[in-house]
Amino acid sequence: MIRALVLGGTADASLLAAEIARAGIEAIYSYGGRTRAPTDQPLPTRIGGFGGANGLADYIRREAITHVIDATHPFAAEMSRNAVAACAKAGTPLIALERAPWTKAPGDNWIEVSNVNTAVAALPEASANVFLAIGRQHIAPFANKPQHTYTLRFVDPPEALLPFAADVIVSRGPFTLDGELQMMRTRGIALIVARNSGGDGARAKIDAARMLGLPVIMISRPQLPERLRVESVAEIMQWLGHSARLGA
Ligand code: 3Y8
Ligand code: NAP
Repeated sequence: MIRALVLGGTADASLLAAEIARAGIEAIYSYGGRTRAPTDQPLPTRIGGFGGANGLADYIRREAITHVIDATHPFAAEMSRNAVAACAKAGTPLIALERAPWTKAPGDNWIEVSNVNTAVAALPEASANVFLAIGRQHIAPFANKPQHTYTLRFVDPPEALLPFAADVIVSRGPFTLDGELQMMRTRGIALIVARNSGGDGARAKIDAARMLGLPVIMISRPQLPERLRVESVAEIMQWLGHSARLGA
């Protein structure tokens, strides 16, 4: 009998939840609690951390979880690392649903960097109009280059003072090409900072940058530990279906 835990928080995780609900597989969907009103899911949902890898291992045992699916965002590195450690400790099967990174297309002008600090270093010294499309949690280092005009995009309105002067767009995506083109033209954006999230929900800004001939400082993904990894919901359902047959 399957009782799956879906570590969610992305568009792909929502698609997976719908398939799992449709198949009638028992599962719990998990959000980290980063946003005020996360999208409703067709599965019983929990919100908030587990208390590290040990907390997650305890949760798995307590809730008699039989399968863990890490469908978190490629930059949710701590959650993914904890899932590997907790599943090893609890002896529970783990699979990751992880979309492929975006790859440069002809006409893309990317400055590839490894983290937020090297992204700040890659900014020009001369003041520019910069769109920081990396959310809320990791913007503090940009205070080191206050000469730029920054546009930020958050899911929820800012609760605290920003670490530097900036204009904040409040929008949870997914975003459209027309919307991104219009925003960048209206605001005179000259440069974009983005994470290589992959997927379709945030790729419009990358396509808009190419069309407008704008450079993108592209932050590459954090290293994650080895674990079984697939890129499609169908492969996850196959993995569950296979186990379901065995466990039936
Ligand atoms: C809480 C769940 C859907 C899912 C929407 C995807 C698409 C839009 C791209 C830009 C980049 C960014 C950010 C982004 C994307 C989708 C998808 C995706 C980037 C929600 C969601 C949660 C979060 C958390 C939030 C982070 C923030 C990151 C905004 C829900 C909407 C910038 C990542 O205020 C905060 O603390 C926000 C935190 C982690 C990164 C950051 O460090 O600020 N996502 N995003 C999840 C949870 O609590 O477990 O609220 O419904 C999900 C989505 N975010 O419904 O179609 O890729 O699946 N999310 C980045 O790429 O850098 C936006 O603006 O162009
Ligand atoms: P993170 O830095 O990897 O995780 C930090 C801690 O937050 C984890 O150790 C865990 O706390 C808790 N946590 C994270 N995701 C959780 C989940 N789905 N369910 C329960 N607890 C969770 O995480 P993050 O990068 O802030 O991402 C948080 C959430 O936003 C995830 O659901 C992710 O899929 C989603 N998201 C993130 C990004 C991004 O750019 N990072 C983009 C889109 C969506 P404990 O240690 O206490 O267990």
